[in-house]
Amino acid sequence: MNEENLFQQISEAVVEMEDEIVEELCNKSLELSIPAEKTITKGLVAGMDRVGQLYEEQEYFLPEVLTCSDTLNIGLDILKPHIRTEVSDNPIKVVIGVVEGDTHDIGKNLVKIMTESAGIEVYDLGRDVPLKNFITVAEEVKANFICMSTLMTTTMMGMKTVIDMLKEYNIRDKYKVMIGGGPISQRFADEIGADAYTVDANEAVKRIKLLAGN
Ligand code: B12
Repeated sequence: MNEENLFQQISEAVVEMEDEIVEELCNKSLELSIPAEKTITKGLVAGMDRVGQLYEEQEYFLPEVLTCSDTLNIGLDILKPHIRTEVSDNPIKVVIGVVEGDTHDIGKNLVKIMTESAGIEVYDLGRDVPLKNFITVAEEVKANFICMSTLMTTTMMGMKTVIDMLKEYNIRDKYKVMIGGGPISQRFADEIGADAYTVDANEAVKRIKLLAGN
């Protein structure tokens, strides 16, 4: 079985909620020495993207979507320990969370996993995070970045509120603010005065390093 074929089968197994097949194929990808990051992006996440389409086409409903995300998490648990991890003496510190009102956390978790594997110190606030907590924790841990995720149009303005609060407290310049998630765009990032937006987790890591001057 070649790589592309394996990714395709993992993606299909996520869509079909086949836990055991995902487990078997993710283990196989490790036996074949395929980098875990690649299997996550091209197999598991590709499958979840397809699930998103099926939900939008009303082929799948919330219970199916939730089961698919459980299947994806089984694969993630197998692959996560095998992501190559860089070590840094003076790590960049990132606070990350999903903004208040939103419980979608698959994308945020991926950004967290990829960021940690790049030797960045990540403080994960979880999902449905009260907006002020982003700032409180960033101040406590002396973070360099505040990263916010949301998948819903109804909660995206929470990101602006956080930036406005930073301005109000005269600490906007202490942090780079990065945002992402389905409805977010570069245009929205510019409008609310965020420092960066990226479309996926791999780009997020590159951008953090770039903005931190590493
Ligand atoms: C999975 C899913 C769910 C799961 C969530 C499971 C979980 N633990 O996350 C469940 C079934 C629970 C769910 C529930 C709901 N959902 Co839902 N869900 C989805 C679905 C199908 C896929 C989202 C997903 O995980 N994608 C895969 C991940 C990997 O992609 P991602 O999150 O975009 O992340 C990548 C990038 O965006 C980026 N990124 C993400 N975050 C960040 C952060 C930073 C800083 C950076 C730089 C980058 C970055 O990197 C990630 C990895 O590469 C989408 C449809 C879709 N097409 O997106 C709907 C969707 C997001 N859901 C939607 C809705 C409405 C809901 C509900 C309100 C439904 C309801 N009536 O109850 C509830 C939410 C309740 C709440 N208050 O939170 C709507 C939102 C519509 C809107 N107005 O914006 C969508 C768009 C579906 C639709 N078309 O209607 N949902």
